[in-house]
Amino acid sequence: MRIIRIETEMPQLKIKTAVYTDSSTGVPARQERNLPEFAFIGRSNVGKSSLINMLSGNRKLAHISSTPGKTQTVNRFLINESWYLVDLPGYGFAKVSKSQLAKLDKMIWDYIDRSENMILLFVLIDSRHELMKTDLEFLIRLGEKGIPFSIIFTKADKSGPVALAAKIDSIKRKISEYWEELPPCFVTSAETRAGREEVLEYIAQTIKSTANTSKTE
Ligand SMILES: Nc1nc2c(ncn2[C@@H]2O[C@H](COP(=O)(O)OP(=O)(O)OP(=O)(O)O)[C@@H](O)[C@H]2O)c(=O)[nH]1
Ligand SMILES: [Mg+2]
Repeated sequence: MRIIRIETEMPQLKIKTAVYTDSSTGVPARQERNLPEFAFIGRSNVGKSSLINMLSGNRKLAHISSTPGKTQTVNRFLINESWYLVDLPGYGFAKVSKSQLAKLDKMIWDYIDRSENMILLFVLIDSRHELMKTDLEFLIRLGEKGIPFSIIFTKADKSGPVALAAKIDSIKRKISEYWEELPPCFVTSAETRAGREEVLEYIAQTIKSTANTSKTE
């Protein structure tokens, strides 16, 4: 009998190094090497910075706070010396001045519109709430600009499995009213590390397919 060894198509992504590199107020300064960037956006306090820490396996990498509005710049973290996780400020935080809100909004869209190295944008949505107006407006604006995105439902540990499934279902239905096809969706918890493998595997796959595409160009 011949034993056939099946190679796994999706290599598990091991995080060997995770290092803070820089902060900017829009598009990071030009780099010598154009490394792929994976950016995280969502309402203030949704858990962007916590998720970056959870994915990187370093609780102290990005600064987090229970008070919304903690991240105020575009912060990049170099992973395995070959790709970046990018932490963006949150949108929809009502307790800052109009001018500060406009400044953060400009920073977010400057990065999204102009970063040549962003190959994937994750939009984070709190799994406990219905889709908020600001989330929907943000998603619609991405759609209008033709910017592809994936969705991550955060704070999954805060609900029981039935309530969690019902809420996620309801949010997906709402999104389906506007999009013919749902984007890839993930459910995560920075507390229990749920969803870590799935998101990292998706990132690994994207890096692989982007590398293959640029080889054939
Ligand atoms: N239970 C639980 N708490 C979480 C989770 N993710 C984040 N939090 C908490 O939510 C709060 C906000 O987390 P951050 O990671 O700072 O949120 P953010 O989206 O980066 O916020 P801004 O930078 O202000 O836009 C903190 O108190 C975190 O501890 C999670 O998965 N589970
Ligand atoms: Mg933050």
